Amino acid sequence: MARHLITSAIPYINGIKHLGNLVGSQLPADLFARYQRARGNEVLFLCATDEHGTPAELAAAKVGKPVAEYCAEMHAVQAEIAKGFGLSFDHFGRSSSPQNHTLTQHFAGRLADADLIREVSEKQVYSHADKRFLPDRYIEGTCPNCGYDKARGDQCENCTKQLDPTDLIDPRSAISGSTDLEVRETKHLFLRQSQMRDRLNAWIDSKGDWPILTTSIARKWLNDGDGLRDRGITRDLDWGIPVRKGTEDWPGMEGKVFYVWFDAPIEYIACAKEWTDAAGAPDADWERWWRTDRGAADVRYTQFMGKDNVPFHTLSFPATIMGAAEDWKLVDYIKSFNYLNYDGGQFSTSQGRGVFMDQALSILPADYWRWWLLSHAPESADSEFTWDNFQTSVNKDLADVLGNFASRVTKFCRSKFSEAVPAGGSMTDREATLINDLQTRLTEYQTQMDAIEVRKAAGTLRAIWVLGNEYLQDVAPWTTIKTDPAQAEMQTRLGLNLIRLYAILSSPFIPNASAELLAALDATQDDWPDDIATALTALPAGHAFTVPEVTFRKITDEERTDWQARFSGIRS
Ligand code: B3M
Ligand code: ZN
Repeated sequence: MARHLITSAIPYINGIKHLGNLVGSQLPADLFARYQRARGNEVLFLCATDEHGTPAELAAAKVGKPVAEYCAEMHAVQAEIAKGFGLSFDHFGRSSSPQNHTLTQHFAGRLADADLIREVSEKQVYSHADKRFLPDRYIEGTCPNCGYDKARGDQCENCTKQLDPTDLIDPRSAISGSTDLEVRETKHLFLRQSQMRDRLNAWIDSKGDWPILTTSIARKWLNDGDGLRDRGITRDLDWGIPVRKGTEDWPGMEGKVFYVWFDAPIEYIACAKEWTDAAGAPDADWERWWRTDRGAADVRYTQFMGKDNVPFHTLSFPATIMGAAEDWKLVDYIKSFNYLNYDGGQFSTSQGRGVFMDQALSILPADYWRWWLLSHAPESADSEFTWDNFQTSVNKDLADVLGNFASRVTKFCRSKFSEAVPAGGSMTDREATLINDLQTRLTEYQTQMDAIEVRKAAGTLRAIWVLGNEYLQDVAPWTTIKTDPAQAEMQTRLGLNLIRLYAILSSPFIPNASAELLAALDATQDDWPDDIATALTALPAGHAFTVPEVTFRKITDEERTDWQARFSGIRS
């Protein structure tokens, strides 16, 4: 039995994620986790909310809540929506957990001991009105280059010139609008990533099997020179993990916290400890997933993320892990995704453009979305959600092909025989051909799922459903029954067994529909098939079943137009 550690990029706490976020990390991670479990492997699937940083503080301030309270509430909201989408995390943690505090401080201490951290004095803008240092992008003013009056301290959106906050004319706080600003000297810790260039290069070189999207981004930053420059890992904020050297104070760092991108990936590890702590289990139980000296050497670790997160996972986080020199597990495979666009533009959280996870679930069950998103995952290029395409795929693949097959076979059996698997007849060459074709497709499907080729696997699964439909159309038990009732029984028996097979093979994509089908068939044996011929005899003659409720319904033209209009604007 193989062991798979699987993590999804951890979503920011401020706000509900849109479908583009979902398909770029959590959903494909869930697909892979469900598949590996179905294959009988041991899986630990972790995700969490990413709770630190200025955006979390500002979002809390906007709703007038203490940031800790805001994060606790939003964590519960995100956990509930994740459940609604069938995301089967073994634990959905929080980067603000005490476990992550301890572990992040531990890593900082190890890196300091290895001389991989240096202290840097910097000049930073302090706002008296806001009583805080302002991150560059929270300072606004007039661009010295083009005169645009809403340029940010890091960049002018109008002319794209990269700026320093001190370049701005008439600078003001983007939070309060105050111009009562002062440049102050402050000290920060920098991770000496540049020291790790050779090790990181060799490590990336050894990953010949990674998706090109992942390695091309990693190499770009590695070789660009700028990508591996030493990075500040501390901030002057209230909310975050206090800067400590392991369990000791860090002189000069009082009142400062770690930068959100330093502690967020460490949460992948801390989350595993949250998981065992919650169960009252010993540390050995999570360490066997994360420590190569304590049982994790045979674990295969796969990470899922959108392409914008790749540099942090191929450079910064590995630098942290390698620098700590403690037998922590490094990632084995990074699956990254391009962007999903929305109806002629981009999904945008800040602008509220697109369909958000809660809205999606309010109009259709999770499996409809899961199927469309996964079968259109933006793997080799960006892809686009349109309501037309969504309606077409759902109606064709789910309603016409899979749903219709299940309902036709079960209803035919009920009306012509009974609600039990019929006993008569014996297989012919036509059934042998079907079994042969299914066996070939199954191998293909498994190869693609093992390789996390999401779109291809969805295509093969659809082809497997189509084989059943073609068979049914060909042998037409509703005609056979007139001349050879025993053969019609055999064809129907095979059809019922095909539904069971489809439910099992489809469960990583559409877990709820699969469970409904298995329940209707009263199929208690749901092991992943090995030999198709054997799998198609699992429901024996006489086995009682019920006709499933409509598994997938069609999306009407009216609904499509209605939704398109409803989700064309900006979410308030
Ligand atoms: N929260 C960014 C994102 O949600 C960030 C990922 C952290 S992964 C450690 O896209
Ligand atoms: Zn400008």
